[in-house]
This record gives sequence, C-alpha cells and structure tokens, in this order.
Amino acid sequence: MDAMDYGNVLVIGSAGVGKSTLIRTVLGTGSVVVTQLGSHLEVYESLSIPFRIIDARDIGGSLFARRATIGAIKRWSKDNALDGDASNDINVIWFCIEGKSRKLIRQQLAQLSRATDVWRSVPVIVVLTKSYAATERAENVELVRQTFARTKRRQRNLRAVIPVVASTYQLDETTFVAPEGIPELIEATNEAMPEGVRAASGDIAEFTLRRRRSVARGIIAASTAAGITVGAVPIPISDALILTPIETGLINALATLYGIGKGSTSKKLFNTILEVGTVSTVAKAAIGALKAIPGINLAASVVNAAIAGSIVAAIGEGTMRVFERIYMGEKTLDDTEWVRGFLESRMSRDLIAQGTKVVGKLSGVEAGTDQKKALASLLLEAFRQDEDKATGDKS
Ligand SMILES: Nc1nc2c(ncn2[C@@H]2O[C@H](COP(=O)(O)OP(=O)(O)OP(=O)(O)O)[C@@H](O)[C@H]2O)c(=O)[nH]1
Ligand SMILES: [Mg+2]
Repeated sequence: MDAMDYGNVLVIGSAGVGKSTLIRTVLGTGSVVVTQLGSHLEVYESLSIPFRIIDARDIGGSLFARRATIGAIKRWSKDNALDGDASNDINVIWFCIEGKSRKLIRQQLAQLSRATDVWRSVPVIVVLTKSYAATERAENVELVRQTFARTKRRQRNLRAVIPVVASTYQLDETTFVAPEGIPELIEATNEAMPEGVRAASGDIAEFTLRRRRSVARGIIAASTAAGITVGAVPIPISDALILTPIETGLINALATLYGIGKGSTSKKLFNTILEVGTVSTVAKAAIGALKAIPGINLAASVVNAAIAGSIVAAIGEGTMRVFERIYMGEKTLDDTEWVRGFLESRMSRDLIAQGTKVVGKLSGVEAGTDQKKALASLLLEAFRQDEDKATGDKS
C-alpha cells in the first residue's frame, strides 16, 4: 500500500487501561512495524490496513507530560509532511476508558477531552476497554453518550462508543470472557477517516475477516484449555457429553464474533454442531480410537484430557470455518445438513490423526513438565497446522 494512503489514529488513555493490548489485537502480530518516538510515543503500522496507530502513553497524565507528548506528535506530523506525505494529521482519536464505575468514566472523559483540545474537530471514538461484564456494556455506552451530549462540539466529534475486550479474560480454569468489539472498532475507525484515506469496504471486510480468524483462535485456545481441565478425570470418557457446557460457550462466542444472531434458525444450527461434538457416532468413534492407542505410558486422566481437548479443538476449528462461510454469504443458517456433513468429515478425517499424533508426542514429554500446558500447545499446533493445510479446500 502506498504510504500516502495512510490515515492516523491517535490512541490515548490513562496508564494501564489497555491501549497497547488493544492496538496489538487490532493490527494482529504479522507485518506490524513499530517506531519509537521518544519514550512516550509509539507508532504502529501494518501492511494490511491503511491506518497508522499512535500509542501516546502519557497524554492523560500530568500537564508537563501531556505537553511533551503533544509536542512530539506535532513534530512527527511535520516530519511526515516533509517526506511528502499528505496524510500527516491526526484523523481519528480513540479515547480509551476503562468502564469500572460511572464516576471514573466521567472523570476519564473530561481528562481526555482536555488533553486533546488541540485537535478540536477530529472525530472521536470512545473505546470502553476491559468491558468484561456483558451486562454493563449498554449502560456504559449510554453514559458516555450522555456525557458527550452536554457539549455540542464534542458531540459532533463523537462517532462511536464501543465496548471492547481485546484479549480473552480468564475468570477461572474453565470460564472466560471472549474478545469483543474488535471488528466493530476497525469498521468504525475506517468510517470516520476522511474519504482520501478510507479503505474500500471490500478491503476492510477482508482485513476484519483475518482479524476475526485470529480472535477466533484465541477463543478456541481458551476453550481447548478448558476441555483439557474438564476432561482430566480418572474414569474413561464414554461420550463427550461432559464437554457440552464448554462447546456451548465456544459456539456462542464464535457466533457473536461472526455476527450470527441467536434466533430460532441459528439455534438449530448450534444444536447440530453441538451434537457432532458430543454424542455423534463420529465423536464416539474418535474417543474409542484415541483410547485404544497402543503402548502409551500416560495416566488415564491425561489420555482423557487429550481426548477432550482434541474434540474441543476440532469442533472449534470446524465451527470457525462454518461461520466464516456464513459470514461471507456462501452458506446460510439453514444449511444444517451441510454443516453436519462438513464437521463430521473433518472430525473423522482429522480428529483421530491429530489426536493420535498429540498423544504420541505427549508420551515423549519429559516427566515433571506441566503436562496440561504441553498438551494444550501440542493440540493447538496440530489443529492449526491442519487448518492451514486445508485452506482453500472448499469441500
Ligand atoms: N485479559 C485481558 N487483559 C487486558 C485487556 N486489556 C488490557 N489487559 C491487561 O491490562 C494490563 C494493562 O494493559 P496495557 O495494554 O499494557 O495498558 P496500556 O494502556 O498500554 O498501559 P500503559 O502503556 O502503561 O499506559 C495488561 O496486563 C494487559 O494484559 C483485555 O482486553 N483482556
Ligand atoms: Mg502501553
């Protein structure tokens, strides 16, 4: 992409609200270039999205720190202008606010508004970071909107208020809050860009699809770890019903990520997926085959953990691909029979093969190392490799 086409996003917020975590999730880890400007300013660039993201660490802090940071941003803009880059201004500002209490939200908003007075008419997106409590999201959004409504100029600048969870938040070993709001933030930011630097909607769709996939993998990883924990029982598993709550959570989290609602048609689809992943003959066959791997020197609970983890990982990767197709309009929520066939063939083809490999490798893991951790990473590696190999396979 031509450097001229880049828009600039300034990210501000108090220390520890989650700016760096957010930026890394939005851009992904691949192809990101970070330039350090002094000690308080980092400029992130990705080859696949036309925004630069500027992490201004201390702008909400002391007056002195704020002046220094604003000065550095202005100098950076000027230097860019000298390089012949037309888009040297700040085009969008993300106010990062942690939605802990009403009072804190108001305080942070006031502080960030003051700090950005020099960018008087630049569009603002308020990002409510660490929005782990789903029940509080709507209320916090409303509070921000009301606060902005008190000043006409600020209200004019406000483009969106987006509750975000940038990375999986683990509540305990088997429950977690899935990432939230990332594709929405990318889309809203692109919308707020001046026309000259705005990406075509097709390019943005492709970018957010890739971001969705990487968020999906975080969800699958957390669910697989939960499956390993739940599966680690000494009595042999006969079917995967024990995994129902985890698979249900997994399917729901992926559905939210791909914008699939909770109507009656999707419910039927979710049930189909759950069936394949719990009581189907394919699932049972996989359990039988994995239990029967000869010559393994592992405790029964470890084998069970491996089986449970394999099933969750396989269902997760398969469901992600199903939802991608629906998201792209290639399939619909009504295609339950296609979904069943697709998942069953993936399960019977890959689950046993990958699961066997993983159990074999696990037997070679040195005694004393954390077997659960080793198992989780072996599983994800195995199913991811399979996933990447299968890319482009449209069956
Ligand atoms: N699980 C989870 N942790 C988060 C999230 N956002 C931030 N954190 C954690 O909160 C802490 C602070 O996050 P940072 O991204 O470093 O915050 P920051 O705003 O860049 O902080 P400074 O650079 O010090 O200003 C880190 O331990 C993060 O891992 C999130 O969405 N999920
Ligand atoms: Mg940071």
